[in-house]
Amino acid sequence: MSNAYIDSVYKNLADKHPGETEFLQAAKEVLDSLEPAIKANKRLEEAGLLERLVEPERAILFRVSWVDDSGKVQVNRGYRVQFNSAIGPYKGGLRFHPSVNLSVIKFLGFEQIFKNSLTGLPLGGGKGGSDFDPKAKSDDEVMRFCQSFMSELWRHIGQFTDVPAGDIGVGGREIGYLFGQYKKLQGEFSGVLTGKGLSFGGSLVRTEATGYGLCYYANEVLSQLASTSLKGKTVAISGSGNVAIFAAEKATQLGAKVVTMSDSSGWVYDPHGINLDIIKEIKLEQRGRISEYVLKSGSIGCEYQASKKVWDAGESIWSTKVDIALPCATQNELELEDAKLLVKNGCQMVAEGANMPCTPEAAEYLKKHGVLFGPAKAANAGGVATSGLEMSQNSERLSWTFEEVDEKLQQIMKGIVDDSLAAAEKYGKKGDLAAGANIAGFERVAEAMLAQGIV
Ligand code: NDP
Ligand code: 2IT
Repeated sequence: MSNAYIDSVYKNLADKHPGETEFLQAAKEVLDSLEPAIKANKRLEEAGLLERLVEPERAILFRVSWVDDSGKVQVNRGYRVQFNSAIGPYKGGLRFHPSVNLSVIKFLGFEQIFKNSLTGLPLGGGKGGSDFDPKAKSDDEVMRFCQSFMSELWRHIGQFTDVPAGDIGVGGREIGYLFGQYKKLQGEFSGVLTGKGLSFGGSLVRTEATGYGLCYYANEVLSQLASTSLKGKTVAISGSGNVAIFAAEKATQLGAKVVTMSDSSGWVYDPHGINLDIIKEIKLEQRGRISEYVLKSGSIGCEYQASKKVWDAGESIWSTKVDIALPCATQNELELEDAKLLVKNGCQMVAEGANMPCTPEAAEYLKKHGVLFGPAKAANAGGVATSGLEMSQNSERLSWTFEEVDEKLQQIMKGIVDDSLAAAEKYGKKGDLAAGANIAGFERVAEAMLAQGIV
């Protein structure tokens, strides 16, 4: 189905930003799925709602200079895209990875608008980061980089305006350095960042939240749409960072067997189920490579496959026979050829832990072949939702117990499944979790934008 208004908004966007491929991919996916909601409410077009939605309220690009351990001056580029504040202060992570550019940050910031809306919490959408590569850098280098990055960013953020957090390459260590520099420059101790250490305002469960939330979401979808659960299922997970590790932990706790994990150099297959203590030791404590797993685990039948990309077709991590696939590494890591392999091997569900890990062709193929498809903005919303809970705790100067936060996270993930399915059904797309998530997320933001006038 096509719609003249949506088509013209997308065409204008594509003409204006021909090189922003990731952003255009994310925008097209959302815009196309909004067709029934746009048709049902003429006010949206009259108010130029979509033209305003695809334009960030503000995009900041800045130089980050720092000195490496050898005394050499290094220069990186910093970004913060403050996309939409209709329902709350801008909220979204910071990504430090050499592939970061304006298109990547805009795609992530755009997705964040709908994801944050779906959580039901008062969080606007934003994202930031840098092309800085934390790999193989010393702690001192990472600290100096973070301090320089925050020396510019601090004037643009605040607990009531914009609250960054982690993403690829930004974990507890980086958030600590960023927080220390913000506090020094602003002269204020506030909940300006989330994912903080527990000793200075962090929330229990935030570290685990994205991966745990992904499994809560997957279990709820399996229960509502297929009368089954993660128990007894074989699961492939890509990535071995924050999201992947805690997705593997919760999936295992819920009775599944996780047989694959990866990093940007290759992937491991362990037929007995991945030993997470070893993965945590390699990836979290030693910042090492996943290839070390085979030797360390001593598991019979365990293999390591090097790949230039995690998604090398034919020989990819997705060629393993599994019931459930949880891509938790990066965008466009699961391509059409991978989707075909998953379908051929009888995969029942793909839930996206990473942001936009499935290409549009892969997602389409999976849905067409009856695979339950949980889109990122719903499936991985547990991370930002728990960031929202961290902000609440900071505001009331209290810390909730692990059980309290975990319980709220479970409720939020169930609410996201319920709201997505309800919106899909209301607009004639019964069972379409992707369209439902987009529409449910959009409706709340659109209502707030309409109420606030043309600003
Ligand atoms: P981490 O930096 O902790 O881990 C990233 C993992 O993905 C690593 O194993 C990394 O391998 C791998 N990876 C990263 N980039 C590539 C690439 N270009 N090719 C192949 N492998 C790659 O990040 P997170 O776990 O936090 O984030 C993973 C995904 O989840 C991202 O898409 C992120 O946007 C999304 N996400 C994160 C949330 C959070 O709270 N952290 C919340 C919601 C979504 P290597 O170690 O070799 O680099
Ligand atoms: O993509 C994401 O939702 C995140 N990286 C988490 C954002 C946050 O503010 O916790």
